[in-house]
Parts: sequence; C-alpha cells; structure tokens
Amino acid sequence: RHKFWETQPVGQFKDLRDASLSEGPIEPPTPISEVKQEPYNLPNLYEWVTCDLSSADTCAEVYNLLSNNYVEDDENMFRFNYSKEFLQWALHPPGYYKTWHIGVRVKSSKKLVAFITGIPARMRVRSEIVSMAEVNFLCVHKKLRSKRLAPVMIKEVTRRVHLENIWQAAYTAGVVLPTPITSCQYWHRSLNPKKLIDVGFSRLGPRMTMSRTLKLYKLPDSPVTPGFRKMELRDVPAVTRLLRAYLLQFVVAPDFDELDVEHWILPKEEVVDSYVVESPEDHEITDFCSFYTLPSSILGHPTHSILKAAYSYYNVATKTPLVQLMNDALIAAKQKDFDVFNALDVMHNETFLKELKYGPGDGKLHYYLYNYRLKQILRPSELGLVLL
Ligand code: MYA
Ligand code: JJ1
Repeated sequence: RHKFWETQPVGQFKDLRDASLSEGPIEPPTPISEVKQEPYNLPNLYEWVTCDLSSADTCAEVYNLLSNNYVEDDENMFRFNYSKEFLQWALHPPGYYKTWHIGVRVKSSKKLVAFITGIPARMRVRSEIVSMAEVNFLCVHKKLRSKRLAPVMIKEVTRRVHLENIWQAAYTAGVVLPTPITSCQYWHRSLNPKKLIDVGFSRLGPRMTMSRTLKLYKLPDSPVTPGFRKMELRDVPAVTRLLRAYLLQFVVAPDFDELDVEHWILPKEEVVDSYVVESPEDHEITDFCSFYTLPSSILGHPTHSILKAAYSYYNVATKTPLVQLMNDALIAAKQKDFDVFNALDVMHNETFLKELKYGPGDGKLHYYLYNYRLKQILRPSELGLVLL
C-alpha cells in the first residue's frame, strides 16, 4: 500500500488500536557522526540545491514553481498562490536553517523542478517540549510526478534535520498517510458571495436568490468591540502571555516565546494580520485574533484570476466572547477586501463556525508527527497548532 511510508518511523495503520505501544519517540536518536554525511542520490539529470529565499531571484523561482505546481482542490479549480513575501516570512523564523530549504534543479538548464522545506519549532506534546522540524511546501513539478521523487526529498530533508540533532517533525497534508494524529475539516465564511459564486467556489443555496445571499453574509463596516485595534510591537509581551496560557489546554501545540510571537503574530502587510482588544478602562490586552493571507489562483476563469483568502490563525479570548472577537476578525478581513475567510475546526473554532455562518468545505487537512507516537487519535479541538 505505502511502499515508502511503511519504512518510516511513523504510526502505522496496523498499530492504531494497539494500546500497549507507548507514547513518545518511535526510534531513539543516533550520534550525529552516524548520520549519513552525503545527500541521497537523485536521478542523474537532477541536482540538489539549497535555496536562499533572501535572494530575490531564488525567491522568484520558488514562487513560480509553487504558483504553477503546488496544492489544488479536488476539482482543480483553484491552486494555492503563496506570495514571495509570505514565503520569506514562512521560511525565516527565529533560528531557521538555510540548509533546510531544499530545491532540485535540472543539471543542464538549472530549472527548479522540486522543493521541500523545514523550519525549527518547539512543540509541546502533552507535558513534553519536543524540538521539531515543521515540514512544508513539498512540491514536484507536474511533469515529474509519480517518479518516486517525493520519498527521496523527504529522506533528504530528514537527513538535514538529523544533522542539527532534531529527530521529530510535524506536517500536514490533504491526503491520508500513515497515520494522522487528527483529521480536520476546512470551513469557509463568504465575504464576497457574488464573486465566490461567479468563480465556482460556492453555489447559490437551495431556495436562495443572489440578493438574499448578499444580505445573509453582510457585515458591519467596522469592528464592534471597544478597544479592538491592530497589534503593535509593544503588545508582544501581553500577546505571548495570552497565547502561552491558552495553548496549554491542547494536547499538541507550539511552545511560543516572545521572539516567536514577534515573528509569527505581529502584523506584516499582505502576509499576517493581528488585532488585539485593549481594554478602554485599564489598557490591558484581554484578547487577540489573527489571520494570514493565502490567495489562490482561479484556474481558467475568463474574468477573475485570484481569490483573496484569509486563514484563521491563533485567536485567544479571555474577556470578549470568542464569537464577537471572530466576527470582528471577519469585519476586518472584509474591510481589507478578502473574498473568503477560512478556518479549520481546531482549538475552540467549533464554537463560532456555525454561529458566524461558515459552511463546511470539501477539503480535509490531516496532521502528522514524524517519529513520535500518540496513543490515540486526537479530536481536532485537542489540537493547538496551525501550519501555514
Ligand atoms: S503537504 C503538500 C504537498 N504538496 C502538494 O500536494 C503539491 C502538489 N503535489 C505534488 O507536488 C506531488 O504530488 C507531491 C508527491 C510532491 C506531493 N506528504 O514522488 P512520488 C507519498 C507526504 O511518486 P508525486 C506538505 O508539503 C505517497 O504516499 N508524502 O509522488 C507536507 C507515496 O508514498 P507511499 C506524500 O505525486 C509534506 C510517495 O509520496 C505526499 O510525484 C510532508 C509517492 O511519491 C505528501 N503530501 O509527489 C512530507 N504526497 O508509496 C513528509 C504523496 O509510501 C515530511 N506522498 O504511499 C516527513 C518529516 C520529514 C522530516 C523528519 C525530521 C526528523
Ligand atoms: O477551498 C476548498 N474548497 C472550496 C472550493 C471547492 C471547489 C470545488 N472543489 C469549497 N467551497 C465551498 C464553500 C462554501 C461557502 C459557503 C458555505 C458553504 C461552503 O469547499 C478546499 C477546502 O475546503 N481546499 C482545498 O481542497 C485545497 C487543498 C486542501 C488541502 C491542503 C493541503 C495543504 C498542505 C500544507 O502543508
């Protein structure tokens, strides 16, 4: 069934119900000196390269590879279109390793035809803090699919992660592999229903007219919570405290410090948006919400080429009701001209999705750990992690 994944230290389907297996690393670390020192072999026409995303040229090559060959929905109507600024942000967190940004080029032409990345992260699993790699942006050019290039790329990123003495990883995929720690559902909140229907992202509901649909999804012109404002650098300590305390309730969640919050949460134009609620009385930060910008290309449409989507990221409400906070996030996203607001059913998201008129999408997102076994599959609400 899974000729590659069966050979890897990941939970196997056959062990899913075996409660006698214990929780934690599947394989022990080995001395770094015993890690393979040379890259894995690629088919002869290709070579490994380390991609420097700070170089505008390299960043443009990666952007072009992904914008033409990365993830599509099941009917190939939309394709993720991560911006260059987003890729630089996603791949340059505190402590990143440039050797984990791996490309494959055609030797003769130097054309970039495949890519995979890792970034370092501290992850808490129950009460343990585990150093991990987050692996993302695995992409093989459409013309080179099904040639077993992906397993070689995964082994090569694994080797480079091991060289930094890191032995676990977290990753997500739209496909089912051995074996998910949880399987999440995408939900979508229409902000611009006319365009979403025009491009085939959504349909007019039964017994619905366009004007009833526009009215259904209408939002106020500005956020309603007093003290709701854009997050600033001076909010990093307070947001870090709120987020750390909030994430403790989940079985798997990142262990963010102030440097991580400054990188991952502080607003960055057209990449990540974050808002805090500052109490008008005592100026305390009591709540925050955030979303990242990930447009999709609309494939083969005569008039529209880009769908502007916001993705719910980390949200913490201690005073404002979460439903109201997330309604203000929708209002802020609408004001910024997003067409749709997407969210997974992770963390406490279930408590606002239906109330705020999100509907379930046709996509699932499966979460995985590499070389770390969990006894039980988690409910999405037990997961405190959003990957980009
Ligand atoms: S998820 C996003 C993945 N990218 C896309 O979906 C973009 C469009 N698709 C493509 O570019 C290709 O179809 C890809 C596969 C590159 C996905 N994750 O080379 P192949 C297995 C893991 O012949 P291709 C993301 O970025 C498949 O089951 N494995 O196939 C997170 C089969 O193995 P097996 C996958 O279609 C990535 C084998 O590959 C995925 O030409 C996390 C077939 O290889 C997938 N998404 O290329 C990676 N799709 O026979 C794992 C297929 O066993 C990281 N496969 O079933 C693990 C941790 C590593 C670090 C560890 C550190 C300690
Ligand atoms: O965006 C997605 N689906 C959309 C579009 C479907 C188009 C036809 N296939 C969708 N739309 C319905 C919205 C509707 C709005 C009003 C209320 C009811 C709902 O369902 C899906 C997610 O649902 N996206 C994808 O399939 C993209 C791939 C997802 C897997 C991502 C893997 C990423 C790996 C990263 O590491």
